[in-house]
Amino acid sequence: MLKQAIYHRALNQFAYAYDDKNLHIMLQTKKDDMEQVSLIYGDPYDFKDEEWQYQTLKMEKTGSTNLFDFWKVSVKPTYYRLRYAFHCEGVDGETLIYTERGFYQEPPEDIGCYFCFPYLHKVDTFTAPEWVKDTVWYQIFPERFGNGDPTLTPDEGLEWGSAKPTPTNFFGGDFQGVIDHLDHLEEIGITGIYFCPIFKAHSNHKYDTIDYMEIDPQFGDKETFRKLVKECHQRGIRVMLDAVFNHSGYYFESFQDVLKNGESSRYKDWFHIWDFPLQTKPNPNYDTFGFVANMPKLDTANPAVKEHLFDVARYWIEEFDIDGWRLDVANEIDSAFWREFRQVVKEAKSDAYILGEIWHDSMPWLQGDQFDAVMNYPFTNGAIDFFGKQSMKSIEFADSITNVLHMYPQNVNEVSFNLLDSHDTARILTLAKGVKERVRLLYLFQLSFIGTPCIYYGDEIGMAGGNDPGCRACMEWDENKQDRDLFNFVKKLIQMRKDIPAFGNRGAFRFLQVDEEKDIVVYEKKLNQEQLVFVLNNCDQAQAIDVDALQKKKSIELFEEKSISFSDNAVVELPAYGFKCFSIK
Ligand code: ARE
Repeated sequence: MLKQAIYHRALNQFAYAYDDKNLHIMLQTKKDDMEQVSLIYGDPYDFKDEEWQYQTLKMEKTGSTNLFDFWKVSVKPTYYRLRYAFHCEGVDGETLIYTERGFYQEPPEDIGCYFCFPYLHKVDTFTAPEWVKDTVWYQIFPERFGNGDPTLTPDEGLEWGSAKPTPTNFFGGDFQGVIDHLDHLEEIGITGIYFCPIFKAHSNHKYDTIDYMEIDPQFGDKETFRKLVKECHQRGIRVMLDAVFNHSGYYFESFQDVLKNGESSRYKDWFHIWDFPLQTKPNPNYDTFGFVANMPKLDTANPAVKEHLFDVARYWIEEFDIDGWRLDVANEIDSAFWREFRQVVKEAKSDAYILGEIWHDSMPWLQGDQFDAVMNYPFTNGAIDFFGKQSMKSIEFADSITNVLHMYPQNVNEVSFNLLDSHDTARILTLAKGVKERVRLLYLFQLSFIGTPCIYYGDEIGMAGGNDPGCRACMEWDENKQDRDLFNFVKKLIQMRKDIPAFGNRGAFRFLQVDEEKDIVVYEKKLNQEQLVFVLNNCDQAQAIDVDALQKKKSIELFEEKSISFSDNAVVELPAYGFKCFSIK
């Protein structure tokens, strides 16, 4: 047994309250090192004749990477308190008890040796809005989705789709354009829209805010926006807006005031200014987003700045009934700000969704006091590198996805924002080098995974585009130029996600077989008695694989809707980039 690899801390994804009654406990061990791991647990005050009363429960191996196995178990402590340790049975026959104070041969008598979950407090438990678990998002870059009111188009605006997107050109996308095309979203099964910024700003992307309380005039007015939200709600579609609070734009009134009045400006402490006079060229002498001079960083610890931004957060919820905020550059803003922000938002609407834009491991922000979710780029990276770019082998892919699943608590994973691409990356079709079949595999994987998936506008009809600004082209509305087969395929997947409980968010995900030679992956989604087995061939050749989990099983293949009974040899044949999903009876 490799003791050095046995790891647990009574924190984060290793020990957490899943809901107001159940605790989840996880242990990490060296891959294939343990025969079985069990949890030894009890109430810290439960003694009989001075002997601590404990129980033992087998843990389940929920996933393996190249290096580690993960063992999990759910317990429901009667009095909400827990002391626990791990009973480890090595494949080499060695047995050890792993506690907070190290290893023992027998469960120690001293209760102080055990790991401690002091008390399960409902108020401290991570809870995200229930509706998010069933939401399928659609991301809209407002300048490029639809031009429904040409009178609003900026003077320099170009004819829809007549040119490639550049960092500075305009095409006149607006709210009316979104309203006009809501049928498209409803038809495919979308239940949430994430809008990139819509507030008054200078650029075409609107991340350089001029006024957080105003709609950008090129998109419409407040009445049109109100109508848009209402129409979305009538169709069962929620609306999330982009909150760009890390920095303002150059033309933000407060920043202009500092430019004009220097040190005597009442807004001088709204930003991180190094010295006066303020200069923007050749280099800014104040903190910025990246090195972008026209995006001065706001001092979110300043009470006046906080008050203004909290007013903004409240205003768009209370006055316009929006359902969520996506937080731009969320990890470069202080956590004290986000904790208060959460209170403000949840007071305004208790089931509003708070989504942080963080590309990295985000555990500190996902403990119940800040965000409900983050944009799950670690998921994106695994999926894109394997199915999209094919720069990763199946074993590495399974590794990365298993890590993604075990890096956060389950209740966090259930509302994680799983995107394949965005306005900040190249589009999936381009990443997949134009191979549509790989885009299908990406969608199949994304839409059968745990979490809340997001589709970037236009991907579903086969639009291509490179990195920003290439990925921001005008939506293609000519049906003859849309890939309707892809559209129908995505629509079918979304429907399956809705109709088949194990297919969607509530099914537990596990890799069953990963064939490195063939680049075939087999995974399972399981919910109670319902078991689905997915087999995906990520290779440009037809291939076959013997799937252990299907041996002697009766099943229905869900895409062909065919009953199939397997014998001892459960050989599944797949065309190039083919896939199957078996529902086991
Ligand atoms: C423009 C040009 C770019 C140029 C840039 C710098 O288009 O080609 O490189 O200027 O001069 C917005 C606009 C962008 C614009 C940018 C600056 O949408 O078009 O770029 O403003 O004017 C990191 C951050 C993450 C951030 C990304 C872009 O952590 O928060 O970089 N994303 C948000 C939005 C953007 C937005 C801004 C921030 C600014 O989603 O759309 O840009 O408001 C690794 C790193 C990550 C990094 C990621 C991507 O994974 O670890 O930290 O994200 O790569 O670069």
